[in-house]
Amino acid sequence: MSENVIRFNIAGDDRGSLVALESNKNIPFDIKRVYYIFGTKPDVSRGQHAHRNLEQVLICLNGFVKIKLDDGTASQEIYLDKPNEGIYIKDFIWREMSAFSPDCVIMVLASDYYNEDDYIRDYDDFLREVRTVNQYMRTELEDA
Ligand code: T46
Repeated sequence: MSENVIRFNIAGDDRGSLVALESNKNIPFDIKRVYYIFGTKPDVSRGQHAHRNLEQVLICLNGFVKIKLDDGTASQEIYLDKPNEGIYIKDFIWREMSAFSPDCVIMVLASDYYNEDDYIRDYDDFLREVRTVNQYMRTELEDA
């Protein structure tokens, strides 16, 4: 899978640190929604779905979490534990979050409003849809 970690510049001085996030600058889309996940119970796995039309950047503001990403052909695991680091997740990527530390706070920036119809929650459906999309992209490239 392609590199998808974004490292944000820290504007630090002797008082501490500050990170600024800006649409279409260090965040590669227009930010329409922000949500955050905290107080996750031990041994819980979250996510386990993909989106059809949504880009997101996940930033672990406190603690740590393991993120598994799967594009239907390959998967990777990333540990997020720095408030100046995010992962960019485009559409048609299956994601799972686990190994949450008790103090974990994840902030998510999203390119669109919440829409339950955009979720693919069954892994076999995800594989079917992602193969169809990939086949369509290959055909478009060949015809270009
Ligand atoms: C994702 C991962 C990283 C809302 O009402 N509005 C929202 O914007 C969101 C994201 C969720 N909700 C409601 C829907 C559920 O009743 O909050 C509840 C928990 O949502 P969900 O089970 O989808 O949470 P996660 O942690 O499994 O997944 C979330 C996002 O839904 C998803 O887009 O990529 O975080």
